Amino acid sequence: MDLPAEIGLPADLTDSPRTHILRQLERKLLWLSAWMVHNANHIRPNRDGLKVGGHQASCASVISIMAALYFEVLRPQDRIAVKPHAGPVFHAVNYLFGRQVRERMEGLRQMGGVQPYPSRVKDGDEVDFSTGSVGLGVAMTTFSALMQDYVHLHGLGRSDVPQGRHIAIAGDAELDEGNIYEALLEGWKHDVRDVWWIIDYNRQSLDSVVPDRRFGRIEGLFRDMGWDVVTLKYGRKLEAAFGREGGEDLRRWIDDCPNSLYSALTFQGGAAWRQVLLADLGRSKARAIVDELSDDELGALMTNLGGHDIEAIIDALRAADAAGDQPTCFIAYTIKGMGLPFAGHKDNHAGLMTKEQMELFRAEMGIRPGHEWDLFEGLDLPEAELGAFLRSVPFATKLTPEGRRLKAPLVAIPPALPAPKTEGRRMSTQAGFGDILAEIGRGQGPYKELAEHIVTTSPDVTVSTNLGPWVNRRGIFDRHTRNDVFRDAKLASAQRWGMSPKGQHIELGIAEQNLFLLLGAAGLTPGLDGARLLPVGTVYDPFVNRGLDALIYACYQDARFLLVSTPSGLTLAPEGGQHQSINTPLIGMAADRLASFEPTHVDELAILLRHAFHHMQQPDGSAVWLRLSTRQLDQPRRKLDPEAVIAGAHWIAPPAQGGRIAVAYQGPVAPEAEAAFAELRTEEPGAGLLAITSPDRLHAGWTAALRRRRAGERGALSHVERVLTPLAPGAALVTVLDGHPASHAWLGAVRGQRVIPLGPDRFGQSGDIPDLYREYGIDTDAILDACAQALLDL
Ligand SMILES: Cc1ncc(C[n+]2csc(CCOP(=O)(O)OP(=O)(O)O)c2C)c(N)n1
Ligand SMILES: [Mg+2]
Repeated sequence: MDLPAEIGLPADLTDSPRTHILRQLERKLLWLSAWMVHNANHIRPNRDGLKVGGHQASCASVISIMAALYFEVLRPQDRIAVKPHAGPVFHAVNYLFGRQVRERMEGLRQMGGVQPYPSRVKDGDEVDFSTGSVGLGVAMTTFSALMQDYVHLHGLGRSDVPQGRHIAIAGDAELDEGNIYEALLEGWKHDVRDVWWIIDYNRQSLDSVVPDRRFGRIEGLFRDMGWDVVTLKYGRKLEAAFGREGGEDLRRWIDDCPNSLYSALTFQGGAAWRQVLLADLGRSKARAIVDELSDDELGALMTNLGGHDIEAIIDALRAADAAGDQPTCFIAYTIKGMGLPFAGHKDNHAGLMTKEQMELFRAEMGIRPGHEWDLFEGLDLPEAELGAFLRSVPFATKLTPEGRRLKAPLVAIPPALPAPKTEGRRMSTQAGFGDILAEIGRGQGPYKELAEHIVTTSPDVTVSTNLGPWVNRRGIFDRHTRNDVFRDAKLASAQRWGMSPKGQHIELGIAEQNLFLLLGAAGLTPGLDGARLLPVGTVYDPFVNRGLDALIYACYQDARFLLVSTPSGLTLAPEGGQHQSINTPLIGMAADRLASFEPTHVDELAILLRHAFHHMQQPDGSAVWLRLSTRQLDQPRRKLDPEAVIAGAHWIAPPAQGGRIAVAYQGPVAPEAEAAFAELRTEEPGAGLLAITSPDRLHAGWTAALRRRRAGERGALSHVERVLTPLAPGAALVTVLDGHPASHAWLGAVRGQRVIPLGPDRFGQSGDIPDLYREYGIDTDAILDACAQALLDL
């Protein structure tokens, strides 16, 4: 149970006064993190009988790494993604800095208390990146470092805030996540600088001890990607022992020791170490090293790993710091649960100390009952000295007077975007998007400021999503200027892809997780860099699914960006089932902090695009998603009510008062709906035709109005309620979209009307639009059949 560092230290390795203070603070972090979890599970009343949980062992392994960073090496401008399961340590660090309050620590995993995993939105301004879904927070630092460079190279950053380092404190199991390697490769392509990943190499994941030799491979991968790798394997005590006669035998023995045996012996303690060591090294000179130590001392020596030796960690970090901005991976050997009774046990991930174990631990830590939350309780230095130390460390300085979370001025968005000429043209929403953005890209007149703040990105589908013309105008971003070889050689190409630090498009490889991590990082630049970017990312609609976890992760952090997904649905007819999206409208409805739309015509698109640039800047705004299509449609000449388009629906042909039926369409199936409607009207003159631009906004508005009415606001009415009002209470709505029909099925609940929802709910296949629309029941005949059914059922 002892903390290893102070036991059996050779005379020449005694601590400097500064190291002594750091060790006291490590002790405090160990205590507070363990106690927060214990308090949440064993002290606080539990109303529902659910296990509250927490990760005392995951916290314990990273104590020295976090102490070295926060109390020595970090500067205020550095940005840190903390391993999710070290959340309590992070909060304890802030508590020591006076940036966290006891009540919220007591409320760990409770409503209003600190979250289990650091959360930007819920845990306040000290959190730079939310973590929780393992792997993503780590990779995010690569992209936030890239965006920091982008902001500074474009002169958009704050001159009073120096550039910082982007640091991930990672669990070793996070290195199993594929998104890590995708990010590494992308980071290498962009020559990303100022990134450190510090891996808490406790060789345990959730279920078990991880296989041996894994890190030999991983180290090589980092080096191949141009990273420096620093391995912190042994602490100073073990290194001193290795220097003695027979010491090399001891080193070899540990080097060869399988992870699982090492973990088991750590858990068992000194006597078990002795037994195994004597069996294996009884004839070696190393025996003398073992013999002269008590069991406790031997246990402490054998677990004196680099990641628990704060001086070794600090030395390594400082050396990397001095070496410059080279991306660096630190592999810090640690023990999961170090200093706690289940240290090394393979089942300790979610293990909690029992009340009895906690009492022993409390005594060992010198904490009196009732003083568990006292800042300096149980430490052997005067409070004044510890307090002065904490105030003196670099990270204690406020980054700016307003704190760590920066503010950025808003970018003015002109009242209307430059709408392309649509008269007499058949056009798709995707083409309209390309045209509008290209026009903004001229950077003329009212669009100059807007153009300067837009940054676009795409995972290898820049041209096929119509970003090409914008890119031709604004260039590709690269930290280094690189010519367009084809252009220089005067070879004909529609794309002019010169790269420079002034470029405004970040070209990514195909990996969609990287797209969403980059959009997340770009969408956080106001808070992280004090710069207002308007990030726009394009991707094929089906492959939103491919990066979905990272998309949700970006939204969870309240990153602000515009996602344009195109082409979409079966309308991508010849491409087949793999490329035809069905579920994306439902994702758009269910994703929080993401307002989703599907415009049909370019005039709607222009309204929504403008809305997106505005909405993503508002304090109560969100990220925005536009689902577009490549199907060319005749463009109507009409005057639209922008409010209605933004709220989610507008009548193309309003129904008669008390009308018995309406057809509602979303997206490129409009011609089929219009044709069906024209025929329907010959029999039902009171019928209506509704254009739905956003089931997501309609649904959100409706449930919000219901809530407000429940809260007593009787007049609260949502857009969809108003829109559906003219129809009779039992009227039928035949709805159609090129997406899952459940997107509209709920509309019947709004005013007690009946919905016959049409839309594909099976995998698609190759075909042309007439064949596929017929096969999946969204062509004119299918709509008319549904209308007949609705009217017969009346
Ligand atoms: C994407 C994802 N998959 C699964 C989990 C569940 N989970 C939580 S922690 C963990 C293993 C963590 O091991 P490691 O990263 O080594 O952390 P440590 O040993 O420091 O606790 C897993 C699988 C998760 N949080 N995120
Ligand atoms: Mg681990």
